[in-house]
Amino acid sequence: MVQSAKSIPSTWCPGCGDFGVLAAVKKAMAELKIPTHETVLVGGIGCSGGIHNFLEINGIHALHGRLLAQAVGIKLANPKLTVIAAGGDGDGYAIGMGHFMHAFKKNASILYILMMNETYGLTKGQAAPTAPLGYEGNIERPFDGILTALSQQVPNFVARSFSGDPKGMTKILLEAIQFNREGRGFAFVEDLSPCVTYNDTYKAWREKVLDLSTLPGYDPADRKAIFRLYLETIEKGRIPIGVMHRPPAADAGAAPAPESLELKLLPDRTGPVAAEIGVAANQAAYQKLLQTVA
Ligand SMILES: Cc1ncc(C[n+]2csc(CCOP(=O)(O)OP(=O)(O)O)c2C)c(N)n1
Ligand code: SF4
Ligand SMILES: [Mg+2]
Repeated sequence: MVQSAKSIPSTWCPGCGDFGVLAAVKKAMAELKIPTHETVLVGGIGCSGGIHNFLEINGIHALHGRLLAQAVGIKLANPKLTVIAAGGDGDGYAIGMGHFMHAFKKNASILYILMMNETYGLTKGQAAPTAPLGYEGNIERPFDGILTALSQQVPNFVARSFSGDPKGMTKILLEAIQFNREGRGFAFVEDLSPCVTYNDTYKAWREKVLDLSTLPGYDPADRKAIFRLYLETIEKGRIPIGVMHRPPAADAGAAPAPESLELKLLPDRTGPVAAEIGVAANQAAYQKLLQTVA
């Protein structure tokens, strides 16, 4: 459903980690001075996916797990828009997994914020693909979206934030949106966003999070090194956060081949939304098309 630009009061439980994301998105947009009418947020299905209702921007509630397909479509229709997809770990890592994997390789300059709470909050606490062993009878090991993102050989932006660290999250979102606005490709941010009602992990996560940028050898342009650092951090029982992959910007004066989908398909950044759709402007092409029909 397409929303108007008016927001409504939040329906989230008090203390839900998603409030941290809402506040960080607002701060980042305000700081970058991005006009609300030039922004679209595509929400997934789940508590987290309702975030666009609480922001004064253009918003769409996508089908479950299909938010990335819609967000990429919007970006290609009008590459000048700032496009954000936001949803849960059930939405992105279960029903939406196929779209998640392909978003890296498609590499449209959109931001995907995935709110990770290890559970299906909206449907009352079933195990998400990220759930630890034993949660609600879960017998499968949890899926790791960051490792999957790092394994893709595409120059995307990859990061993990924590709702308990609003300043850190805002900084990451600023970088991610800037990356998109420069047409450098897909930005993925997994936010650790506790579900205080069905899986309150705030205390445990606060004790375990470790910003990789504080460690020796940290270089987000070096995928191999970060992969190793990430695995070593997990082995020590910590949860890595921070920017995990950020390809270096082109050297001044250099003109690299564009990597993002929209710049490859629409080098002048003018999408079909700018096309003249009036009858007069299309009459000749229509007549030509008719001649091809027997
Ligand atoms: C096609 C389809 N299958 C199942 C559902 C039921 N359903 C609604 S939300 C949801 C999962 C939500 O979990 P998550 O994406 O993690 O969001 P959260 O509520 O935790 O933020 C499911 C399975 C649905 N709405 N549509
Ligand atoms: S059920 Fe959980 S995820 Fe949903 S609003 Fe409440 S705290 Fe947030
Ligand atoms: Mg969830």
